[in-house]
Amino acid sequence: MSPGFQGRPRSAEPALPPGQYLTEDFPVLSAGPTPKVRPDTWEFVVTTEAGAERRWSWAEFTALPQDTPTVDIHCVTRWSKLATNWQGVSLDVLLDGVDTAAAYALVHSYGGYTTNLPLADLRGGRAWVAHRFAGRDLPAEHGGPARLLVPHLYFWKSAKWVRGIRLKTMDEPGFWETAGYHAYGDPWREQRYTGD
Ligand SMILES: Nc1nc2c(c(=O)[nH]1)N[C@H]1C(S)=C(S)[C@@H](COP(=O)(O)O)O[C@H]1N2
Ligand SMILES: [Mo]
Repeated sequence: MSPGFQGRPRSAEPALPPGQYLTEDFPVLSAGPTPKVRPDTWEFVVTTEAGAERRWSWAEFTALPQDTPTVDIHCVTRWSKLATNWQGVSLDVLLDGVDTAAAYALVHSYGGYTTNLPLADLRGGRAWVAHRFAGRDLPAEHGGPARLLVPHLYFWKSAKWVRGIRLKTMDEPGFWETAGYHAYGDPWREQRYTGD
């Protein structure tokens, strides 16, 4: 037998980051209770490092150009789910024309959750504020009416019940990052905890 010629061929293995397993269901992971967020009082706010604000009501937000990304998602608790279908507004649209020199973003949720990431990771067609999942309005337990979706980072970065993004000159850790999770969280480099 030639070296490396055991087991299943590489091409038949699912495209999973190291240490992840595949799940078909959609686990719910929330650090606290599900906040009741009504679309008629919902708003989404981008605040620059200079304090300038840009706001969207639910009607304004849902009238923006929509994307329908199909993406793989990876939770730090080791489940991954492949080819999930979403609908939402690209952060490229929401950040278009925002006057900023900030390098970081701190994402805020209804209920108080926060998470940080480089502003560059919200750009380039890689992040959305999503309000539909699998052809339906996003269920409250999964972050409805709207959540951040940043599938190239561990799923804790995809803040549920998102209410706004504050642009920052300096990186500020969010909820899980303060508790020891990695500041960046690339699943392909297995950046689970600080120091990984
Ligand atoms: N507001 C808020 N967003 C959150 C969380 C949370 O507790 N609160 N948990 C994060 C974590 S750790 C994960 S894995 C995903 C889980 O999303 P799901 O419950 O839709 O699977 O949401 C992320 N976003
Ligand atoms: Mo998670």
